[in-house]
Amino acid sequence: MAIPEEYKLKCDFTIPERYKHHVLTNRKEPNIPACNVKTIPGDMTERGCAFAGSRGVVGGPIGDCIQIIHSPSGCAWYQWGTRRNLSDIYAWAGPNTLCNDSQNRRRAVTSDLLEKDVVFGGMEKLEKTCLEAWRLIPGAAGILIYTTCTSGLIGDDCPSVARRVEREIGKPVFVIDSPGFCGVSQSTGHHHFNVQFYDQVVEYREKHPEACMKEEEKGPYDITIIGEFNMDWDLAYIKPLFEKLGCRVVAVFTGGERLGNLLKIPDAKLNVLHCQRSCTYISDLIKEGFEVPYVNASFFGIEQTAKALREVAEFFGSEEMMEKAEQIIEYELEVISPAIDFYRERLTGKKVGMYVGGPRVWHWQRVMKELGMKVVFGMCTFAHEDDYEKINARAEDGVFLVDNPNEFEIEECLERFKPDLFLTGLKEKYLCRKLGVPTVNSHSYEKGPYACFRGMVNFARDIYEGVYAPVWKFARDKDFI
Ligand code: CFM
Repeated sequence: MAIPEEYKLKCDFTIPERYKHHVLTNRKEPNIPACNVKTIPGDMTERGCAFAGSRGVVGGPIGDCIQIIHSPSGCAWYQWGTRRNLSDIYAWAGPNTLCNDSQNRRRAVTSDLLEKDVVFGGMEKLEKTCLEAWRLIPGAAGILIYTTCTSGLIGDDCPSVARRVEREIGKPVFVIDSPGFCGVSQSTGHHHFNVQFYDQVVEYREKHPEACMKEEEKGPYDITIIGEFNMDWDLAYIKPLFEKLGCRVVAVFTGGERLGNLLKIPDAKLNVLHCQRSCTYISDLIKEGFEVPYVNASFFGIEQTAKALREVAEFFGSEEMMEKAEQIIEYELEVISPAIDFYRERLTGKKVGMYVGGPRVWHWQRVMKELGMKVVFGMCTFAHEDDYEKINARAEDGVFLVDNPNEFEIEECLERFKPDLFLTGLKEKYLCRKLGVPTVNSHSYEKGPYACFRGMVNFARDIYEGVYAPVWKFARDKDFI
């Protein structure tokens, strides 16, 4: 359904094509905006590139590999130390591991392509970079090479370099070919990483059967968690819940994970899929290739976390596990209820706007309801149709949705809907500050983890502290309130 006249944003009168990207939610007949399509020239999108999706989002959190960006140094700089996808391989972060091997946020390695490499080819330089990095960081479990716009345009044969380096160092060397220009947003890079990593894992397992889990090592309740990136330690709350249930988490794709565990993903009994935007692809491939099924799950909020535990228990069909799930849920609710009640009382009726990549806009609809808050608008950077279907199904009717918003649209929505809080990222935070709207960093969090029952308490606390911070009394523009 086209957006009603009175909802049309004024800032888009000069780019009317944008109206196709705006809808109002409807539970019965979902309204899906134009999505996952090229940004109109002249529209200052906030999207990232395909490389950002492959390296920054899906591959980056792997903790023990050297990640080489085959690019001019700038591409490497902008993926260094930004998203808080943490790993317990850090000496200073993990209580049990005293080593210095974690690569995922500490180091940025680039082949530093220059003009002459663009003219004469960059393969030799890439090989040298791999070997030099290996010499400097010998404890790494392998190397991941990422192509970028520059190396993609040169057309360097990176897989042949990878094979030579692999022979030389005796560890896996994988190539992820997802140059920045090859899709409409970072979502393309998620897809590329999934497919290419899977193919190379399969190939590696065939050549090196010792990398697979041995029959006697396999457990009846082995699971993996797919599409979970350990933002600000979310895994510290997710993993123990499944372990209490009686499952063994053999690998996480990819939050803080070791390559050795990732190679064993096909040996698990069930994949539990959290981010259904960035990682449904690999879950489908594993299902087809290894007959390992997956369940969709959300680890945000009370109802959804409880549902995830129940569904995993049901999958295994064990009475004992189903009982255990109920016990865990009951216990966790007892622990968190006083805090959640405190926050709900103070947040009930508050209006919230949301702008995240896509999935969190549907993951969090129920969470906001559980806190008594009212979602007044939602925005997604790179969501696809299935994300919008989920938002329509979970939101109240009539919530204004904007696909791939630009800054003017964000500003106008803040002014029009006057939310008490905007769940958004760092780029938008400054605009919000000026308008006197509190924000909570919805990508890497303020003080996480935000996942599962106890994470919800942290989330509610950060929301409460944002909404009630005394500073807004002084900072708010009087016309705005
Ligand atoms: Fe998945 Fe993510 Fe997200 Fe995402 Fe992202 Fe993210 Fe996100 Mo930021 S993998 S799609 S590309 S849930 S980094 S941890 S918060 S935009 S909604």
